[in-house]
Amino acid sequence: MRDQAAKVLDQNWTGRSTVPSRSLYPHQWSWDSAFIAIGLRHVSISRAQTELEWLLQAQWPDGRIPHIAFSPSVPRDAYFPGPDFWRAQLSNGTETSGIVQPPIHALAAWLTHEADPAESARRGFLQRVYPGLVAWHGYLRDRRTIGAAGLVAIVHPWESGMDNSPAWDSPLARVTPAPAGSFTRRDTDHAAGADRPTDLDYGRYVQLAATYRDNGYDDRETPHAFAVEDPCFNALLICSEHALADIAVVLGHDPEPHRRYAAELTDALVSRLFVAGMFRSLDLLAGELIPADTVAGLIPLTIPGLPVADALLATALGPRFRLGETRLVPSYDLTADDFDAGRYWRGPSWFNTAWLIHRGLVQLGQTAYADALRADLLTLAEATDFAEYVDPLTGSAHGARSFSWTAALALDLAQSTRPCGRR
Ligand code: 2M8
Repeated sequence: MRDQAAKVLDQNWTGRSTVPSRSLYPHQWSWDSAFIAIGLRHVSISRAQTELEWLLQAQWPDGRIPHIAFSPSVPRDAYFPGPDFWRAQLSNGTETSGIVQPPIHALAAWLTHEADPAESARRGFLQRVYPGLVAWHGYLRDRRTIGAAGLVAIVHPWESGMDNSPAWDSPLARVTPAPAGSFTRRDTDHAAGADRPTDLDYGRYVQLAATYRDNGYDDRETPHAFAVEDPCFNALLICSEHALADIAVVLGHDPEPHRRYAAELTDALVSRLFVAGMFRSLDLLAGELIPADTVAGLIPLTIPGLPVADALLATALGPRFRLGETRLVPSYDLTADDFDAGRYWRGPSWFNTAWLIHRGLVQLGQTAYADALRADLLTLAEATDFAEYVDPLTGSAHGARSFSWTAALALDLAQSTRPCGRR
């Protein structure tokens, strides 16, 4: 399995970064690259470092790390929305999108360092990436703290990484979709239409992105029709702030500001988004929590020292997610009327969320559950030819095959029984 996983990463390597999938996603994606680096560190430390450093080449002057860095060698219309839609070019020539994805990069940088601290020091890796990572979190803190409590907000469903989540149905209902004939989808050329978002939702995604673009991607000027505090996004920011504190210690900087921000965000997350044993998303425009239970609400299990971890674990084990009884962890409440085992983020299980929850279980000392999840992930990764995602009830493969983060995270869990480093 390790050889096959490494082969997938080799095939998807472009020389400086790794595409999520040669067919469906032929550019560099932000949080994919972080997960990929976590696996690549077991294949080649220098490739893992390059993966993250190449992504930082696409960082904007305001600190944001865009969700896609476009590859100039790929036809401009291979993916929609492509560079001609986003119209965002950096002074170094890199063309990017203008929205972001969950900030797991500092954690990935720390884990990459930890895999070989001597080699990391020799190449000055942490020194090189720390300023960009600090600027990235600075962008989120300064420009995306839209609500009152200090949590950061996403302004597009794609920013959650869980694009088609049922949690976005009610906030998206406010958005008038871009007219059907005004754009051409490319995703359905490569994936089953029944598995992908509907045309109506796609029209809404396009409209939100176009409005942001037409306002110069300015977070103060854009009249955001979608603004949500998402538990997964904020949880990963907290984990990454802890990682920045660790990095700061190695570099001889003061770790306290990172620890303080992580603690403030954790308090805000619990007091604002935690209700009845589960984290939910807050729709800032409606001023209310969204009553859809999705896997995003379980990701705070990865936060070191989360005060409500026991109650959250009970929810993961309960009827809505049935941890240990289903394949990996379903992306949506199994008991919901609109649960769909095949459609994007509306029920199926994904390898990256399983990896994050596995990490949380290890930190909590829940060894039996962690070991079972790890074994399931390894089995499914191999059996499905490293599928993008799987049916949580049958384990059957969906989406792209030879998917990079599936291969990378399987490699990571195969590699060590002490998963994921210290934190
Ligand atoms: C999916 O998102 C893209 C848009 O960014 C899409 O649906 O076209 C999501 O699964 C996201 O989490 C992932 O980063 C991306 C590339 O793998 O694909």
